[in-house]
Amino acid sequence: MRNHSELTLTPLLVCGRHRLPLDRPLVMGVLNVTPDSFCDGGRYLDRSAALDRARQMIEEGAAIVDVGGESTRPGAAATPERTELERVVPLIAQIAALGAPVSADTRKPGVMRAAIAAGASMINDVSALRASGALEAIADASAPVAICLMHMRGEPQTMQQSVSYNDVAAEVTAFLAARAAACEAVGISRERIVLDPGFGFGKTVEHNLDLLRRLPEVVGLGFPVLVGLSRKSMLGALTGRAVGERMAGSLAAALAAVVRGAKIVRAHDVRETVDVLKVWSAV
Ligand code: HH2
Repeated sequence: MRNHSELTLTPLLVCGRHRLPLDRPLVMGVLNVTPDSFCDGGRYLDRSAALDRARQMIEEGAAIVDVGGESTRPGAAATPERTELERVVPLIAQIAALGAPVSADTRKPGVMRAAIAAGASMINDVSALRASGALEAIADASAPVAICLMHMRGEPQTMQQSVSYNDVAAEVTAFLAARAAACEAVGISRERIVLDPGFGFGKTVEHNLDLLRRLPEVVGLGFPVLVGLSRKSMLGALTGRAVGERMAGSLAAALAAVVRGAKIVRAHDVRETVDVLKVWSAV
């Protein structure tokens, strides 16, 4: 039997009860409810401030709101599961009740299960479901949640210490292909899978640039590709700007990625990113 996306010709991402069209690039809005995230840490710890920001991002055109309760910036310490659950689960339920697709940015199977039960439509895992029990948390889910599989070398605490690759783009592409195959092997269908090369996760500026140039190799695996470049330190290295002054660099990086086939852009500056992609899509 042919699936819906083949019948309509518009490629779709199955995202829980949502179907996201992928004929033009989408924006995933970042919402971190942490004290220590590198860009918005501490700003949305208050639940009502977080919910207001989610509402605003949806109004500005975010297709997905990505809620994170643990910083994965280089050097970040791990967050206990109970703390992460308290930060994200009630908020996910409130955002899902607005009718928008919500993603949970987590590496922990227990948080994945609780987030899905609270209404998350997507799980965004920077460790690509490598934690014990993570594949099962998605495969056993009662709803067909989408899963973003990201490449990361090492762990956040140490990932920027002595990174080396023979061929970063080839190694990242092979890793992502293997993780997608592991998902399909436990019954997670292709229409639910998103791949992300993981900019800044165990990579130098040169690695990131090489990966971005060769993004079509990841795109060539046939899954929608998500990129997270927003406000990251490579933009600081290229422009000399502090985190708060990297919006222009972030927009240029988003465009460089969609030109090479990225379908979802993870961004802090939703309104501006949506505008840039609207203009690019119209052309
Ligand atoms: N980057 C961050 C967090 N999650 N998920 C995906 N799929 N891709 C990314 O590039 C990515 C991600 C880091 O950014 P942020 O959430 O703003 O910061 P922190 O990890 O400090 O909370």
